[in-house]
Amino acid sequence: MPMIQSLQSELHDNAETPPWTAAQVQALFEAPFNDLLFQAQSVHREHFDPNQVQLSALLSIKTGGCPEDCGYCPQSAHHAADLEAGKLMDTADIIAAAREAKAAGATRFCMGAAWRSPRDSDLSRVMEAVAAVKALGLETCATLGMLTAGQARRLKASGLDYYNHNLDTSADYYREIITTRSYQDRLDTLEQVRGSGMQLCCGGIIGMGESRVDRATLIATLANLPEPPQSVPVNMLVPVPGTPLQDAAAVEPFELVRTIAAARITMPASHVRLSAGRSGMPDELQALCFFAGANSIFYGDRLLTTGNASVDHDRELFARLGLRPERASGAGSG
Ligand code: SAM
Ligand code: DTB
Ligand code: SF4
Repeated sequence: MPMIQSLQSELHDNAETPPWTAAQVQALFEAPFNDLLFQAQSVHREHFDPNQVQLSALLSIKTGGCPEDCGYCPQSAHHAADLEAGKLMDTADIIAAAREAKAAGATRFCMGAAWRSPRDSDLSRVMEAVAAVKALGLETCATLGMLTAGQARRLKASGLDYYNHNLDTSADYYREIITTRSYQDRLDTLEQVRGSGMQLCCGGIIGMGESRVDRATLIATLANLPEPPQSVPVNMLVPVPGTPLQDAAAVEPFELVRTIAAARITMPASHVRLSAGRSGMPDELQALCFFAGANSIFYGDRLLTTGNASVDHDRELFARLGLRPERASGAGSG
């Protein structure tokens, strides 16, 4: 068999079947770019409409002053980013932002809080906001830090569809980035979320100085969870002045495309989100990411504390590429 064909069938042979070894995922990263993209696009078309992209809006409902020391994060109280810390937003203001996001075309609304873990009194207020956002007909998502089993159950009961909790990188590289919690802490919360019946949004960041092996290991870890996360955000580091990673070397753009493709092949039925970092990204690179299997974005002019690609720009990009926003799944109206 000619070499290219045999590589393709090799890729096909191990497609879509966990457990994935880190070496298998690394082999995907190392495949010729065209073979990898062809494989990713083929898998994508088996599971999704290739021209539909899901739109999630983000809102920071409690900003800054976080006790954790995540090296990438401007919201950590350990770092010197130029950021004003705030209190938990009023429910009415959260609802107003959710209405705006819905009017702009988002189908999911993700509320982020700079906590290590929520206090029960704060959780009650978040639950009130979740119920109100869901009543607008939006899918609901929150990212509030570590949860106990009871907290996850309460959130689920309030109408929370998704919980975002990222593994961020490989277990080995994690300790270079965060010292105030362990990888196992992260995995424990993922288990509480699964146990509650909520859907999981879990991914990572590239561009923190990690190696390709770390990236491949992260993807394998995500794909090998008892259930792959329903949403997999792939963030490109937004280097924020004042954080330890402010001067991290940028990752080669094709490496982002390869990471998306590896996520698509190993988690074929998950939404893979081209997440933070789009504001500085050329349209051609975003188009390649969509071809590689990304089918979700953060939509709205802001992420949590930094800017995002603008809504106007995204509308134009979708029109140029013939992409359509995915309609709400119904999870938000049930
Ligand atoms: N405190 C909660 C936690 O850590 O799970 C929720 C909020 S935290 C800001 C959510 C995620 O945002 C992090 O896990 C990380 O993946 C991402 N993030 C934070 N700062 C980032 C940055 N500068 N660039 C890219 N992603 C970032
Ligand atoms: C995720 O994976 N990325 C989002 C969301 N989940 C909460 C956060 C990106 C944050 C980028 C930096 C900032 O705006 O603070
Ligand atoms: Fe806190 Fe989350 Fe930022 Fe870490 S990523 S410092 S836990 S807000």
